[in-house]
Amino acid sequence: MFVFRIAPIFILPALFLLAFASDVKELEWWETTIFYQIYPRSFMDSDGDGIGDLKGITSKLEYLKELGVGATWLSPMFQSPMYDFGYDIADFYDVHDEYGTMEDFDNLMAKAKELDIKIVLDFVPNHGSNESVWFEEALRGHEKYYDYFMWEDGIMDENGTLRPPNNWNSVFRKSAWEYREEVGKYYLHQFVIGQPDFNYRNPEVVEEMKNVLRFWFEKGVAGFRVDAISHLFEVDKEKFGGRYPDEPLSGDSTDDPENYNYLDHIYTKDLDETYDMVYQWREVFEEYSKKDGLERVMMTESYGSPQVTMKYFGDGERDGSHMPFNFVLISDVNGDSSAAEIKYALDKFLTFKPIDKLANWVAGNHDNNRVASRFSPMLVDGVNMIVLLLPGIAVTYMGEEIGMVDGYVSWEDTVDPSGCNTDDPINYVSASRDPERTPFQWSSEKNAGFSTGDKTWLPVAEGYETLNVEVQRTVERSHLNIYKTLAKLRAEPAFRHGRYESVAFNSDVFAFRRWHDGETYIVIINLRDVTYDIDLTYFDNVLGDLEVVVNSLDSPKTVGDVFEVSAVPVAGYEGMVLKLI
Ligand SMILES: *[C@@H]1O[C@H](CO)[C@@H](O)[C@H](O)[C@H]1NC(C)=O
Ligand SMILES: *[C@@H]1O[C@H](CO)[C@@H](O)[C@H](O)[C@H]1NC(C)=O
Ligand SMILES: [Ca+2]
Ligand SMILES: [Ca+2]
Repeated sequence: MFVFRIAPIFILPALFLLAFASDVKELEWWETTIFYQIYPRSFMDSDGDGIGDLKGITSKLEYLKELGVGATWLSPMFQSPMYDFGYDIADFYDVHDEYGTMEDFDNLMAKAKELDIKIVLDFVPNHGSNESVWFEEALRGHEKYYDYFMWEDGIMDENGTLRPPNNWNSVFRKSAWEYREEVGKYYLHQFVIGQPDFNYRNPEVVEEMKNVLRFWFEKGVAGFRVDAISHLFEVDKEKFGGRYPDEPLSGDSTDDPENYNYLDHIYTKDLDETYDMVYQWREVFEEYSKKDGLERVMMTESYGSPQVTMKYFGDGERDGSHMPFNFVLISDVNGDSSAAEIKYALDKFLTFKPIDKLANWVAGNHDNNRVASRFSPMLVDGVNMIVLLLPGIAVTYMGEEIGMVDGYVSWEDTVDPSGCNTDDPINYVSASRDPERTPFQWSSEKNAGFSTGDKTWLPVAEGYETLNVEVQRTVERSHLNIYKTLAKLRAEPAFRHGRYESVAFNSDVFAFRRWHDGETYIVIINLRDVTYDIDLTYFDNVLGDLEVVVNSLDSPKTVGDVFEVSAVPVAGYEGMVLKLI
């Protein structure tokens, strides 16, 4: 009796007050976590063949826990002949031999569950493999599978030579069409020859690819990162008299007719039908989220204008991607950028995104040079401060937490088709993605502790003897330990729920403020080797003293140092998180 009478009076107002005082929305797991991208081939080799594998990943999952990471996105680990290192999938329902077995995958899932780390897989919907059963059946004239791909007749030129159907180029250079004698036609491959594009105007393809999602959802994966989404649909050729039309010349950046950028991709990229397909996939995600209560998350890869990127979120009526990747830190800025350019780039996504959606921050991946190489080894911590402390979701490519640098890969050792297709032993480096894919640096041991084998699939980057996890764990101050501190700090209400304001104090110093419920933090990053005294009273309500909470590796300050807001000394390349006290 007593309990029943007292409860409504005391507990309800207390709950009401609590809800009011914190004034924050309940956030889903994916809205607060850090996603850590693992490139399976380069993370950890368990059997000494020089190639990373699933058992290797399982053996290192605790490292992710140590970092403070709650989810990992694995680049493709499906059955593949590896012409594009796993992005050419021969069997979407199986694990690649070099990476292990389905049992290894199930063990990985079990270990991840035990550690409460969510597993996100790579979904590569645009194309399959020329060595898949589907493609082989197509070549044999099996109608069902023939219609899975995009076929077109060639053109006979005046000298009787058969030429590709039109001028479309592959993203990796040269014609996007490849002839197959078996059927007397060309097939489309927007990427390498080994990656025949699927025909998304065929409802059976649409259903098949939804089944791929369902298959892995049944195994408990928490979502998918969707690869190369902008290339999904090509124009409907029935609207052009039954033949795919030439694309117009772009008129910019290159005079090489075989270069992808030579053409304006109005018929092969960012077509309206693509967004519709993303919204359809989201329905499959929702089916599973409802089934067991684990919200499944979709991350979409599209390099483009913010206007285009935002379309992946949804159209107002239908939902799409949870996280259209925000690539500004990769495509818009680098070590030469001014503080104003950094601010301008960071503001972009925040300005264009729908008000009820979250931003996301990513500074590196398996397709782009490493942060230490693209910005500066001195800015590794500063960039991690941006990625982890701006409002929204953080994504870290493996190795960025210890400041790995691009490895040197000679022309002879180059395996990436994007590098090889340049046919240029001098200038291949800028096109090759091998440098950012060199083996993960665990320790000072042989092959950086990545493999016990005599040869690794890509050479280990120079300098691993001192730049590795083991060394950075044992010393007090290291990129690794700074990263861990930032990952913890990220959970503070000011970073999780707080507001954001940024400023370029001059051409070199970028700073931002995060604040919530009486707590205020200021993050300052000096992009150059010049010293400054910065007056932070520029920020509203920032008065009194600031305490150093985290500072970059070479910063001359000590955690706990206190400075007056009106004159904070900033050393060259210094990055620091300060708390108002
Ligand atoms: C056809 O051959 C002639 C003579 O060899 C050559 O000049 C011309 O460019 C060729 N045409 C094409 C379309 O390759
Ligand atoms: C598949 O394509 C690759 C080029 O990406 C080529 O080297 C290989 O021979 C092709 N395989 C078959 C069976 O056609
Ligand atoms: Ca291996
Ligand atoms: Ca396509």
